[in-house]
Amino acid sequence: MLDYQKWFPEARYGMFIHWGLYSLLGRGEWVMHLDDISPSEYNKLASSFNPGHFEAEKWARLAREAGMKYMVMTAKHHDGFCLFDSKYTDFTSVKTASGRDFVREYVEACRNEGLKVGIYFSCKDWQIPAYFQGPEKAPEQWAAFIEYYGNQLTELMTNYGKIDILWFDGCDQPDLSSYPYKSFLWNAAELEVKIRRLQPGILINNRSGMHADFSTPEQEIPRNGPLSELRECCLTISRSWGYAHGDRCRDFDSILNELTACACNGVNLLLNVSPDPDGVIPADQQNTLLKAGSWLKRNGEAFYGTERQLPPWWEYNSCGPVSTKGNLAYLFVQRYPLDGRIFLGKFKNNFSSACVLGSGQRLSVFRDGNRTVIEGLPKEAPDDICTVIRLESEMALSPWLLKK
Ligand code: FHN
Repeated sequence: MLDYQKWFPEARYGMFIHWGLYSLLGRGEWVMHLDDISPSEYNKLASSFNPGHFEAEKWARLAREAGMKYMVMTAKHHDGFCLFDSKYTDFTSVKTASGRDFVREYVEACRNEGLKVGIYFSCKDWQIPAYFQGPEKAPEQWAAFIEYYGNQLTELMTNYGKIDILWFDGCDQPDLSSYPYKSFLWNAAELEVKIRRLQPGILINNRSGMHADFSTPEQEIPRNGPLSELRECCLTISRSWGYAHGDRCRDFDSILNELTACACNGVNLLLNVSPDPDGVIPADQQNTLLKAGSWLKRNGEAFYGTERQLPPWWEYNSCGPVSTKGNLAYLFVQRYPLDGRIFLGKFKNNFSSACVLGSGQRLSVFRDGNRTVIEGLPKEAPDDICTVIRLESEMALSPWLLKK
């Protein structure tokens, strides 16, 4: 892992924000395309996009209190509406009803809360006919499109201070979705040089054909893959990326299980919220984030900066998943033992100590033949959300420490 990448696994957890003109319609971020709304019709929305309760500071404070360490906001989604100031189009929040540069307010709020700044940018742009025609049918128009998109990226990389993550999306073209040379299609090589020169140390995701600093599995948590690869799974906290009427936050236990799985698999989690047209994150999403954040305040040591070392927990214990960090293992006690004893099979190494995270209550840990025994847990689970036990090993933990 290169120095400039080192903060990413330690950060572990970010807030994804899908917000824009489409929020007004309340049917998700693909509404323009799915409802076949013409640009001339759709773009009228810009005259009424004037969020009265948008406060980037509230978003950033919520992210911090949720235990998140970075944010990624849609500066421009597929509909082409820019939440930032651009010389290259009037279809921006600055030049329409609100008159505001939401990206500027967002990056400043992130920094005020000590969060890393991520920008989401869609290559796909439904405002541009050449996007649909493609480079073979409309070479000149495609070249103009690529120049437009490159200019806007330069604006975002130049005018908004230090950007820590560039989150590309939609770098495909209808007729050429299986185009083998995606990077050529989007002029990625030349653009990447410029972006990395403008923003030394920026992390770029794997969706543009540029050299990727991290992969972006979507709506799934990967288990395997090369240990050297940085991975960030993006999940919706509800059922939609963009704001949708009637959408509801998924149940808390699902979110908790996803946080735990990311810790145990050494995967970052980019959890998406969908602010309403007024700029307010739905209350059920806020409450879920804050509840998970309270648990992370007590148990974050088992979550941030963990590695991916061990096989699936159900191959060696009956209580719950295990994350690791050097010679420390963290057992997430999802099935709390009634007799206060936990058994871990297959570990070849010995554990020298055990304690409950949060309370610090010490437990006894010893070997009994092939298994490790943890004793002394109280009748009631110490943590009302999920108790985590920290185990200290005599050596760094690794898959081969488990007997076959
Ligand atoms: O089409 C987009 C979608 O609207 C959303 O932005 C997700 C988030 O990762 N990305 C694309 C679908 O993969």
